[in-house]
Amino acid sequence: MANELVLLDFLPSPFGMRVRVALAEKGVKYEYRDEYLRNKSEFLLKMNPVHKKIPVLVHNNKPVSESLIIVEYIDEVWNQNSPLLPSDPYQRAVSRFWVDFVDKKMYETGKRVWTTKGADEEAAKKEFIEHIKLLEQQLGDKPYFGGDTFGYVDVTLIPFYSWFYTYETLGNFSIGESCPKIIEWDKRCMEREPVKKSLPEEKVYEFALMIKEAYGIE
Ligand code: GS8
Repeated sequence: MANELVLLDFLPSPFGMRVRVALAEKGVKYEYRDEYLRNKSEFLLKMNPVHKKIPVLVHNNKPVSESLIIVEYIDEVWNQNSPLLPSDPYQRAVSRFWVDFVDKKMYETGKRVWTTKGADEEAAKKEFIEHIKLLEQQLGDKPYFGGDTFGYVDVTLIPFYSWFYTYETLGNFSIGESCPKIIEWDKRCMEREPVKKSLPEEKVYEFALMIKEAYGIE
């Protein structure tokens, strides 16, 4: 079977980065298409008519949407190497719990850090650090959330690292001061070639500044 693979994505998106990291970890080649989200392509609208969002992985003309569903799909289809989800059902459930936590908390809280001011911004920074501390507890002394191997929680969380500079600079606070362990984990992940090549930090900061200007956020 031909394996025609197209990823509809947007460079600064932490959701898209999850898919890029998962594909890179598996060593799967694909065609990358950057979408202009203010003027989405007909192809994106056709492939994700419900949410009209990136990322969408189009595999042999069949779309898979929602980053976490895509990462699980990748792990099932390219199952010969670098397993991302644990084989044990209980460990798989635990991974999915933390992936769900990251998905529900990190993006929204992080966004509040750089798009709000005053009491809202302070509350967001406090919450953000609290979330990371919970994640640090879950990491414990393991090198990765997946244990000795880089896994599903790692794939889901690492894209936020490329947003840390933006959160810290625009929010004027230090994540590493309160959470040194997560920074050690981040650096460990970044030593992995598939991770490093999938996370564009400068593009994220440029994008955040552009959004702030476009929406008149101080
Ligand atoms: C979120 C994707 C998303 O928000 C997932 O894939 O995990 N739950 C989904 N994509 C954004 C870009 S990143 O901020 C998007 O495509 N937005 C376009 C729009 O809202 O019109």
